Amino acid sequence: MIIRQIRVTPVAFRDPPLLNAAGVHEPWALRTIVEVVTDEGLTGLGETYGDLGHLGKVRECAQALVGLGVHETNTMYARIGAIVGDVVGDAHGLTGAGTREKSVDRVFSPFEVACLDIRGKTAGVPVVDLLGGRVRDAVPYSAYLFYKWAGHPDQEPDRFGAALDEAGIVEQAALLIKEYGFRSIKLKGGVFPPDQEIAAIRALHAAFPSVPLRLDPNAAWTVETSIRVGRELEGTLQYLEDPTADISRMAEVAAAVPMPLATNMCVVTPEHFPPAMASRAIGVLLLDHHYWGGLVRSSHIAAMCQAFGLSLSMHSNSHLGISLAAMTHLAAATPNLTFACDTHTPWQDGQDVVKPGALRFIEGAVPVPAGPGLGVELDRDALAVMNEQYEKCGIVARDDTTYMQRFEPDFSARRPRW
Ligand code: GKR
Ligand code: MG
Repeated sequence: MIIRQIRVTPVAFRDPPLLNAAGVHEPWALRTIVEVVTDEGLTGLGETYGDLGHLGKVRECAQALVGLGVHETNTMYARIGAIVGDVVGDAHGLTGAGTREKSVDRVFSPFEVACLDIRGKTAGVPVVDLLGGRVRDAVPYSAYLFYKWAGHPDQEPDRFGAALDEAGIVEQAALLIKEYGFRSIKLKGGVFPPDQEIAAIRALHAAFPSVPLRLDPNAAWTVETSIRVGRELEGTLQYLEDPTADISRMAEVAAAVPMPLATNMCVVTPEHFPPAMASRAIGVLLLDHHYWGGLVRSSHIAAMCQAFGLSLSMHSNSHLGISLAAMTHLAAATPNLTFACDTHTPWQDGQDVVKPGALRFIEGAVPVPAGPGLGVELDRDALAVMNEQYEKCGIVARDDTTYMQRFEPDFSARRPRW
């Protein structure tokens, strides 16, 4: 099982105008699809970010992995580590600080996932079995609500409509729950003044009293604001995600609010664990195999969380079905991942590079795909269309802030904002 070829294809798919602390999603979201092909003719799939700097590193590293066996992930990691010299952060700044190790982990991840896909196909077992076997047959996801405009300013309104106040947010939750059956809700905050977002959480709590709720303002608040909001929302939130920036500030907030704090911003690479644990800054870590170095390394992080008494959820960015499959295999094999995971899947609204059928939502949960490996098959026609969209869309790196400033020239992504 020697790697003979690696194909790296950037793609773009339509994305609605979802608002966040950095600005607003552009009309196209970018991803990179990785296909690893072996001497025996097997192909494994991986999916990662599409920003140009990252894409360049993925392409460069792909060349360096040809000739290795699909089991040699330690050597792959070392080779990638030797190539990724600089810190390549996310382009919108909502997955925390970049470090060199995190950059290596980000580039390594799609290759590792693709190799696990091949190893599963060869052994005739799903990837979940290579990660220790399933502890759940289906992985619960949460309804990921966003404040949003009715449509991109130069386009027709999309089918989700506007959500710019609590009524719009409750309506959006009802739609996603009706279509997907979600049993947990996360609201992306950091968009409006905190009192408005408190009102939205209270409206959600009133409309869906038994559904666990989370709020994530992506570090848009000061310590004082975070403590005030946390206290006002006592009894309504399952956890409060990244109210403020940095481990030390999160620790101040954690000591003063009634609910656990969660993060995908202040603990995003192994070196963040010691200070975060020492200061009790977080109670929940959002795993994300895209920047925690693939599925096996993410399992190790999960074990570390178990040792330190941290709970687990899962983070997401705009993604396609290869990522959803990988997230589902990982979550199904992780005993202590007990919170419903995040996914942006509803916002991709049926667009995908994988053939339909293998991934579906039943009562808000995705059953582990049945086939060997990741259990999903690449749709080559869809890949070609999305690659053409990438070539034509004119976007090469996600930039929610500059896009927002086209319509609101005074917008600032400064954090803390409130
Ligand atoms: O898609 O706008 C978005 C989210 O805000 C995303 O970029 C964040 O990284 O979902 C993420 C989060 O939980 O912080
Ligand atoms: Mg978050």
